[in-house]
Amino acid sequence: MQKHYTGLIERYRDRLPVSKATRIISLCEGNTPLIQLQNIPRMIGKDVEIYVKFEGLNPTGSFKDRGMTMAVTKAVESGSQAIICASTGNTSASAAAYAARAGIKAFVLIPEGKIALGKLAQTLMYNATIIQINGNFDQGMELVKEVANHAPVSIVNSINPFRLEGQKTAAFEIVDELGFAPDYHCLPVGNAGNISAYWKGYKEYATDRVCGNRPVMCGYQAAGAAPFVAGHKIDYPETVATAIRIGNPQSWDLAIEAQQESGGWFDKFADQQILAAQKMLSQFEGIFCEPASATSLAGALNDIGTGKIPEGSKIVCTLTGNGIKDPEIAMQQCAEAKPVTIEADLDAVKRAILDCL
Ligand code: AN7
Repeated sequence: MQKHYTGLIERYRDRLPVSKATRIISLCEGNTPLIQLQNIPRMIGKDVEIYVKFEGLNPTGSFKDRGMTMAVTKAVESGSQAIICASTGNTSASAAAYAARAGIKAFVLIPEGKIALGKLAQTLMYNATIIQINGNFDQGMELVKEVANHAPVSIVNSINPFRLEGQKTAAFEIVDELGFAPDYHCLPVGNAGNISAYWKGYKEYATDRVCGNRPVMCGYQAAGAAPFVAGHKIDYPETVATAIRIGNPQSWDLAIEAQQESGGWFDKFADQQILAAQKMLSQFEGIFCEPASATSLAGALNDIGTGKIPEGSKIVCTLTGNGIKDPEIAMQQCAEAKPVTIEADLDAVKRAILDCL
């Protein structure tokens, strides 16, 4: 009989820093679907295979759970009673959930007014202590690094190397499922932990000859928050995709290494392009991701269009978070499609349907 799925640490135990004695803090994260797009490739008239790794189906609705199961497991193993992070929203939700699971305390620093509603609601429900700052993520990150020197708290941002260990398993899953690494891997880049973790995962699998190839890594940013495209940090990042409203990425060197070693590139896209990709994915494929996540598809479609990603390619786009996280943007996206309200009788319903056909 098949053992039921108990999370990515159990699945990839031999490739992760745990021992038999380690108490594993898990919510059965990972094992997310790799969905091949059917309609969008046809619509753009290009012969490409595009797969999306839907990380929004993790327990707290984002890819952060992969790193968090590992980081909180190690924090608990080392005797920590509390964890802390700065966050644009998803890390805080994930940290709060895993702390609740472990029975320890979570403190989260977030930029006031710049967190999607769903992420705030989650974090409150998981009972973390939320500290809002009059400042952005980058300032929060610096404060967290400082305060960890003065208080007994473990940092669970992606500067914690265990986060990247957990997150690299997404690359393992893709290779296990396809039987090979894709030609191109596209993903949104904010603090740059994820692109670094994927590259680590692909390299480990390629080196171990689980598969023979590695992808070209394509890191996409929002135009108003694109330090990798600018080549330097940005003091006042701005974008509708609040998850990636980051100007001073902590994993700068690792991300540059991923780009250079893989022969990849960074690029940036306007908020309107990001939102258009989010809508397109929902409308034509039935896949609802949050705005930041759609940056990967916006970039892939652009680069397929220009031929930078040639026909015949197999492409994976990571969809880092669930669309339900940001209901306010979703409602704005659909402002023209307000639901109609009618009388509760059969004729009125019939008319409403016939009007739309
Ligand atoms: C949906 O939660 O940084 O490049 O504090 O939530 O690894 O930072 C979130 C980042 C992409 C960027 N997509 O990943 C946080 C935070 C979504 C995200 C990113 C984030 P990294």
